[in-house]
Amino acid sequence: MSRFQRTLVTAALPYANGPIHLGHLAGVYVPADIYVRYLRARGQSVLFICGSDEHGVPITLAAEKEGISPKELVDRNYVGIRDSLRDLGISFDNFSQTSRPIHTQTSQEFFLDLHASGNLRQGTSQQFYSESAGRFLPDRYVEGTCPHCDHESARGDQCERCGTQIEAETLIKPRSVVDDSAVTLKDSTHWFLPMGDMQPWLEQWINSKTDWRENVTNYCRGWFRQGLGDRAVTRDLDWGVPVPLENHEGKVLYVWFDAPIGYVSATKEWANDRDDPEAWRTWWQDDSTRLLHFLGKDNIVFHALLFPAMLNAHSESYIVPDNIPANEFLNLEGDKLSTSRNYAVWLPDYLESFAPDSLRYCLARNLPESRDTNFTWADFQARHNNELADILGNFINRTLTFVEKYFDGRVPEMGELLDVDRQALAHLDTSIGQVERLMESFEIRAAAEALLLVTKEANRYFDEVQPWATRKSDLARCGTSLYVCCQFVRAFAGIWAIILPESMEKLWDALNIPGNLESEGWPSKERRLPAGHPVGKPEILFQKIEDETIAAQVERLRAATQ
Ligand code: B3M
Ligand code: ZN
Repeated sequence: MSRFQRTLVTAALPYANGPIHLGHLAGVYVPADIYVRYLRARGQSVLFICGSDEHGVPITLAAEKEGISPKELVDRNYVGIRDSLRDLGISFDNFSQTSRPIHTQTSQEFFLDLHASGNLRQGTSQQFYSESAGRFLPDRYVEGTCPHCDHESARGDQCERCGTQIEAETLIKPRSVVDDSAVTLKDSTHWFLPMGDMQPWLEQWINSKTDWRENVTNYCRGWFRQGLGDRAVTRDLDWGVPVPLENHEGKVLYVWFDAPIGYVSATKEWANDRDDPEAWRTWWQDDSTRLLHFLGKDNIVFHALLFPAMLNAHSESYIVPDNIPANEFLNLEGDKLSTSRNYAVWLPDYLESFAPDSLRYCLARNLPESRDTNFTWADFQARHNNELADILGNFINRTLTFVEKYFDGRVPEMGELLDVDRQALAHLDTSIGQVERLMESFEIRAAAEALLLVTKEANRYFDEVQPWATRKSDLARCGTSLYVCCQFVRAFAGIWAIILPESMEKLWDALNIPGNLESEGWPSKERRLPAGHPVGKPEILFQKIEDETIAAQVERLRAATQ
């Protein structure tokens, strides 16, 4: 038995500097949502927290480009991100913003707590400074050549090409991204988190994690080999959470210090909204809560090292993550996604032309869990047409049509089960168990594949027992076959719902099953459809996607990069 009574799931906070694209979805939001829906379906207590990351240089840069204030920019983008994720069926319990007062308070409290306990040190560091603009240029305000892979436009915090986290002053040929001018180094006073002191604790903690994905632990071990050093947690910027100390004008908390605290403040906000302001503590300060962070590989260091170090150093007893199922990257038609080149499929654009479930499924089958994967529009079309429509949609439709026409729209009597029926039902139970095991170990991609395989099996059964023939020769036999098929349909509504919530909700309604699909839909031996139960038929769940529609998307992508 696990010691956990509830699970807090976080999804990396998207930067509010632009819309969501397929890379974000495959790396973070789709796997997190499928996992959360799975837990809910199994009747577990779960809270799913996210919000937009609204501080830091990515935001001020985008605002400067548009000539508006950072707050105007983030408020506008927040709405777009929140609504598009909601329309894709990403079922957050709260989606907050890090520019809200509750987040400022929570982050400042965190900083002051670490400050009071001597877990922050003051020091001087050299920061890039622009003489032409008369200001400091932290993080992404500076670009240069990556010292690791020679990429010429590596950002001052991270190289987009090799994914390495960078200290700005190690960039070769640094320049300002504002006006391309050369930059100079100038002394500035900052606060540092002494990660070196925390390394022994972090190492023994990471070493105790035998069930984590290898990419995550390997990444951490790489950092340990290099040796962790002091990390500056303040910046010279005027947009962000102000450093809550005297004489710190012009200084804010580093965005990677405040952003993960956003998970805590979004939980507080959720608790306040429910008029139970202390409820957040159960989710953060009770060690019967299991904390999981879903994120892309470029965020591992912050969630596996920086944030746990902060949580552990806080004087109140915060829990630390039990697992960090981080993903690799998704490529697009064989190339790296690039927001600067507008080489991406943006979620709002996708939703204008297609149903949410098709993308959720296509990405689920292609999750970059252990290596980079590739999205192509041809694969998207094939998965929708040949798998969702021809296999899942077809099985549901042929079963329910048959029941409607020949059994008065009611689940037929079970009758005498032959081996073929018993084997089919046993196969269904085994497959459900297999999906459960895969989900528990975060193998969501394999779980999605297992769902398709059991659906193929259902069709194979239908073909083998030939109800269209037994209808004339042996009606009882025909009824038994359809009874079995109805059990598959019932089970599919529950298990497929974690990936295809919108379509399975329609099916669930048509099946007239009392109760809530989300929390009571997961199938079991006790949850079979009884003989005589009236079932309707949903509209066609998956209409085929035409070649022209796909060609237009491919063309749009090509045109965007011209
Ligand atoms: N905003 C980084 C990103 O989108 C980021 C995640 C914050 S999670 C606390 O890559
Ligand atoms: Zn690089």
